[in-house]
Amino acid sequence: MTPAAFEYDHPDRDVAAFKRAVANKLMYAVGKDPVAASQDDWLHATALAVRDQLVERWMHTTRANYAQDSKRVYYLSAEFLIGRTFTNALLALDLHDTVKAALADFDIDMSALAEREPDAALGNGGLGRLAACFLDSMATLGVPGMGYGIRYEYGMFRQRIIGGQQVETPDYWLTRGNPWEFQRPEVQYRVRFGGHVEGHSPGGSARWVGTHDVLAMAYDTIIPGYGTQATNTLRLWSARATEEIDLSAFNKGNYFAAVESKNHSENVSRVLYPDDSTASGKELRLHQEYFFCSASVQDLLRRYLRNHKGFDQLPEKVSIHLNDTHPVLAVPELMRLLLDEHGLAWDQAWALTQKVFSYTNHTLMHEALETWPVEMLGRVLPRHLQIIFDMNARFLTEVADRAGHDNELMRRLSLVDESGERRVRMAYVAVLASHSINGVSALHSELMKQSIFADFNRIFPQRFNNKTNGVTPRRWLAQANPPLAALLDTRIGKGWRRDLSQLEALRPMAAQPAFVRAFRHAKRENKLRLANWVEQHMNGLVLDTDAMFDVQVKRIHEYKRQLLNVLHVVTRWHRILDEPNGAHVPRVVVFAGKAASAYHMAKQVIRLINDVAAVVNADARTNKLLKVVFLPNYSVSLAEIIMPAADLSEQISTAGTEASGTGNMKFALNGALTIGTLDGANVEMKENVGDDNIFIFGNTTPQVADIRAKGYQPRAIYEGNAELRRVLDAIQSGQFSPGEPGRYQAIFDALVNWGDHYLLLADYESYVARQADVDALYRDPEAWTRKAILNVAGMGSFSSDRTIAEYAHQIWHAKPVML
Ligand code: 26V
Repeated sequence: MTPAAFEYDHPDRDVAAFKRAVANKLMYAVGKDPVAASQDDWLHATALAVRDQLVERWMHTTRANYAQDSKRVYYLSAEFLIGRTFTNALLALDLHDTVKAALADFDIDMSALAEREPDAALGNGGLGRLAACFLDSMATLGVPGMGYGIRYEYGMFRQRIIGGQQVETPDYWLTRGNPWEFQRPEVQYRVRFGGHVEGHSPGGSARWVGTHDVLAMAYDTIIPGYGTQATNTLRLWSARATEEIDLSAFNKGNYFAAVESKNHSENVSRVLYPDDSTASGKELRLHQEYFFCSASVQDLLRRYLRNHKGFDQLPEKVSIHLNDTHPVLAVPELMRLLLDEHGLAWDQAWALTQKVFSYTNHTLMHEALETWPVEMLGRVLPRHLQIIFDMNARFLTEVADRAGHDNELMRRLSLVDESGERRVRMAYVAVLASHSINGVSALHSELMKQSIFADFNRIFPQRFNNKTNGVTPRRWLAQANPPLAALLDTRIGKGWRRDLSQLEALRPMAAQPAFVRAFRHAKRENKLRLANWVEQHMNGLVLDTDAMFDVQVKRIHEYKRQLLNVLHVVTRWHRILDEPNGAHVPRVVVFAGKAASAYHMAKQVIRLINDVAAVVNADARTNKLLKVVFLPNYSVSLAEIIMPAADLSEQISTAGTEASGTGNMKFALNGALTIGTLDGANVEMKENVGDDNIFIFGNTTPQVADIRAKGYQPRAIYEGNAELRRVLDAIQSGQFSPGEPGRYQAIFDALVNWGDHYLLLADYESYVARQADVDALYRDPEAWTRKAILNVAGMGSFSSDRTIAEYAHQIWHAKPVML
């Protein structure tokens, strides 16, 4: 059929037409009588009606990309932390007012409906949220791209706080179906595991046989661009049993075994690993990684081969980006397909591979760097292990040819760590196979070259580069902060949504009292919204919105130093007790974040925060001046309420440990001032907002290295600082855990006696001093707000649009689709 002959409804911004669209969906897609429909039925129907409008744009973009034979960027990521889609889609389509009016005619409150949508929490934290911001920016810039990942049935666990402690419950986010996705039963690939390899000679092809297989089925979600017709696709893979598995057991009369093995296969995409602190080496995780890599590479090759002959053009038509090492198995998978299925010679396949792949590193933390035991890889993916060995042999031969036989160097550069149980270093595989390797902030990219990849940087210096992270201004300002967005629109126009550098125009307005007042008013509205949330969700707990909202929200990790924040809180409490009539600035100290379920220390930190909150909040002598709250179940949608309400943003990691941070950017963009170390992107934020508009404290990265080298002596600091000693003694002696006085002995020991790797006590004094500067400024609301405005004005370059434009030009060499 020609597109012209195909007729369809296009309700556009016509309220009456949109009402009919929703009514139709409710009846014919959801199958509900309007008189019996629940709120969730209405949400589902409305989402389907909104989705219809995205489909047109989607098809338009897809056709244009085919017609233009665009180079496509495939962003491979084990995590996409999307959050909610409804409000985001309305924003992209400019349908907010239409839908609101249409639903109001049905007596339905759109914002209440929007709140019912479960988050798509298919990620742990920063890395997964960055992938979601990148999809948004790629679509907005028209970069022809596709995200590939896993359709986990259970996302990030839900966190409940019971008796002050974290309790994890499963996040089955698909209970009511997912109106945004299109199931694609016709797009299925066989993903093979196990078996053995026949006919292999080093560097040659081979036959991989005797495997047990799982099917990967595609589910597509439309990613709309903002202010453009362009869209992209997020394609997530779900595991299905192959028919053979069912049938063979079934024919032997073993019905239960048949169903059991079906369940077993489908476990591959069941649940997100909720641990971003340790690479645990679990076999199911290896299955997950290969599962989505194999399906994605098969899918993109099929798309390429549909309109290209041979592989010569592959690098001009395909970029594959590795979001951390989780998708690195895509490298030996592409090699395998080119060698074994398409008959290419090694050198040709390898040259293509290196041109196609690029890799981003997101952490220097040793525990989080993935390695897989050779034994396990050989059992689960024998052909891929061979290919990795062949890559390694060729590489080490080249090194020896260039640098002579330096055994120590070869040992360090080898893809296989031979120091204990032999393990494959996935980051090294990524570096060897990629033409571009980037870190996520200027500092992190430098450290990456000096530390984990120092030897590779000497061999391939031109491959290493920096791409400082960013965040999408659509979700993190336009959507999350309606009061500030409206104010900006009236003063500088609406263009900042697509060009965040326009925030620069705010700079002179920091000197205009009327603007300062309006800005403060917007902040106040956001603080009220958060206070309402707390009151409703935390047993009626009331927050004073005149108090400074001092906020630290992020995963709970030792390196992020939530404990340092707690030390300051207790210090403040003591100071108020000591000087009840002093001029103390009232503060509400807000924490939120999840701890990996097996990370005992992180869970103890959560418990301590809650124990401190219980004691401090109940103290009638101080609780007008100091409150502590731990908000349960931190998520993207909760972040959208928290970030705009913050006065002070805590970014206090040990210098050299936080690769970039992106929460830091979201806070500043929403008009919070930052107290932080010179770590990650804080360094660049300071350069952009100006030294006078950010509170920097603590040891720098070289100073941290120096302290460690000389032998850190925290006990001496403890003994030399009476105020700090009093705080630590209070925690150690059970003042916050009277029923179990020894509860925090391990925390005390970690900080004072066991040489704490993160140097909390070394930064305590400068942190507390800087907090006093924060108080002093807050006493002058005008001055505070002026600096907050200058923060917003300086955040223009932290849009993920800027980041993606850099990736597209400098790494992917991709051009926008023409529509
Ligand atoms: C690690 C692992 C280890 C293996 C098991 C699964 C898993 C899942 C996630 C991770 C976390 C990787 C590191 C990460 O999230 N890094 C964060 O990336 C952000 C975006 O670049 C950056 O802003 C943060 O500073 C950095 O900590």
